[in-house]
Amino acid sequence: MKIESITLREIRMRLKSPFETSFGTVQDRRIVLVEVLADGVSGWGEVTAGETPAYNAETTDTAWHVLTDFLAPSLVGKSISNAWEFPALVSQIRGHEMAKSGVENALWDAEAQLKGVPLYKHLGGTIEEIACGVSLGIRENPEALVGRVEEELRSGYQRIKLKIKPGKDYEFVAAVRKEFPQIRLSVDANSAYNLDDASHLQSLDEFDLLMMEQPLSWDDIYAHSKLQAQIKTAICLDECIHNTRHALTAIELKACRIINIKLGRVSGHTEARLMQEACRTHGVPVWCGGMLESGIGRAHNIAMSTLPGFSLPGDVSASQRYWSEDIVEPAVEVTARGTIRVPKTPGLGYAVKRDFVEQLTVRRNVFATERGELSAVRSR
Ligand code: OSB
Ligand code: MG
Repeated sequence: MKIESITLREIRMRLKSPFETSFGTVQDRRIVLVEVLADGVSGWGEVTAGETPAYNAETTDTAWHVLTDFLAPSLVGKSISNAWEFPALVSQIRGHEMAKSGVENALWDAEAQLKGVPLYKHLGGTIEEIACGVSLGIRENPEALVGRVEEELRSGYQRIKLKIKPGKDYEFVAAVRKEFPQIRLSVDANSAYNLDDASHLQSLDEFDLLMMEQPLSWDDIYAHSKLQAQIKTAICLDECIHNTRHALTAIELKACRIINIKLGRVSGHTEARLMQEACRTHGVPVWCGGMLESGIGRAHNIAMSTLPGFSLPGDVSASQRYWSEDIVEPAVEVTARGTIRVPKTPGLGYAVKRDFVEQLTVRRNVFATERGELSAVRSR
């Protein structure tokens, strides 16, 4: 595949309602989309960085910087025999996994289209209908949260994840568990606690949670191993795990019993495939995390979720939970039994609504080779 051009766009999209986590609240998303033209086809990727460096170190703007000043100029004009060779091409750039993932995943989409196969097949996926859960933001009070849970269960979702933080944890989980004694329920703290909170976190053991996601520091696998030894609930790591080495370290230290894989956090499909394979070998279930993606990131998440290691429902849910209008068609839909049927058409399986993307675009950079010279066209 020859990388003929790379187009970066920043789009603005407003979530239907604000989403609150332990690190802050977001409603207005600033999303970077990457379009790679390779051998005549357009592949699309989404950068899943947040607006602020609160979940991890990357932001919309750091990704824009790294893509504009380093990744895109070094890649345009290059040829690559397989998408899985992409990480080697960018290995000189440390970190910035979400920025890299935007380009890598676009190449996977392009490659699948060139081969005429759906992306999930091209990745080696085997699951044709993926199980879906939802992630519910922090609410004002337990009653409001119970109401939300009820709605999501009515839509068919197979697992409910509650965001928690100190002061908005025990009572909220207790209220939901009391109302719904049988459901698959988990919590996600996004690093809001520390080891001194171990006995408090232990109190959540009584709710028979499927898992407790990333209770401690975003970069501390070791501390999680100390906590896992003190609680019955399975810890699931999210923020801590950026690559397969991290996953293997966490497994060896018994820092978690489940791992959440997010494409952006692990730098793209190549590393995600390796990680789920390594976890499967060690008997550690994985599931697909979400980053409030537009339809493009969502389509990539769906394709990844078909790999055999993904044995738990992911945070991959319907477009309409987030957006009044998504940028892909058809929009991502969830069946009454809480599943998404994986599309069978070549590439992502969802068409990008170009006109709508143009309307939402607030800045753009186009990198293309012209007579052997790299040109960058910037607008707005
Ligand atoms: O920790 O999984 C997380 C959203 C933004 C940042 C971090 C997380 C989340 C979610 C939302 O939980 C999942 C989604 O619905 O996309
Ligand atoms: Mg999480």
